[in-house]
Amino acid sequence: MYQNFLSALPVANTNYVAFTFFIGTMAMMAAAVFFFFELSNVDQKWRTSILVSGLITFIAAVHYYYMRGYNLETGESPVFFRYVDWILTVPLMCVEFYLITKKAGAKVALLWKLIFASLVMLVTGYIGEAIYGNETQSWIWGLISGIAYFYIVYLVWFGEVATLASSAGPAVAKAVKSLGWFVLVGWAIYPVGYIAGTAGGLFGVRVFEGLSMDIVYNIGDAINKIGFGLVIYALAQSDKAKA
Ligand SMILES: *C/C=C(C)/C=C/C=C(C)/C=C/C1=C(C)CCCC1(C)C
Repeated sequence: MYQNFLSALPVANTNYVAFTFFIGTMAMMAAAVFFFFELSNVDQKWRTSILVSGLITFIAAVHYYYMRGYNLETGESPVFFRYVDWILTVPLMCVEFYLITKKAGAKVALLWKLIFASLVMLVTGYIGEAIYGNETQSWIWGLISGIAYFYIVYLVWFGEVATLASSAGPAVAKAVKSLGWFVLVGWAIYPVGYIAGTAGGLFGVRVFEGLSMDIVYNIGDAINKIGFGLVIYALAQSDKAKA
């Protein structure tokens, strides 16, 4: 009876990976609808930021839909779609940092620094997974990716983003602190997935071996894409209340 109920579900009943893609699609869709509808409910100056939050979750929803299908049909990890999604959404997260610190004087050069670092992080991660995923040397690509990642962490916590945020008033400073935690802790979920899913492991030592790379990435995306957007939404709301 229970077994029959499970097999009637629109996902293969033991394919937990595809199931998390399904949940991910729904969560990203719901978040995108929420951000788009709330556009009319925030002050003019925050609209672009909320719009970008909506775009990030919308782009992810479409990719999650495709990734679920790909995973169900092939039984494999949708590495290519995953990285297409990230190459679009991570730079948009960099745009968020730029937009909220712009009034404190953020320059476009800062935006390019963040975007460049994120592209280095993602392109080397892709090479490590798609080309060297079954070879021990995948750790080298993970390391280069990790260096670019720490550069972003540095910019947000101690570099230009942090300096600008502290002169942008308490609401922006608080939001950048929260976003900083997402980058430091939330984004650190991804290397765990990479270490679990590639042969190189952590500097060649295999750890996290039982974990499914895709489930780890899907948890990371849900936390980071939706959470990031909600921090910016909270910023827009708190700033409105004071006006
Ligand atoms: C919405 C998608 C997000 C926020 C994706 C973030 C991805 C990362 C921070 C990935 C980082 C990686 C490393 C730091 C080393 C190993 C390779 C990656 C690409 C998984």
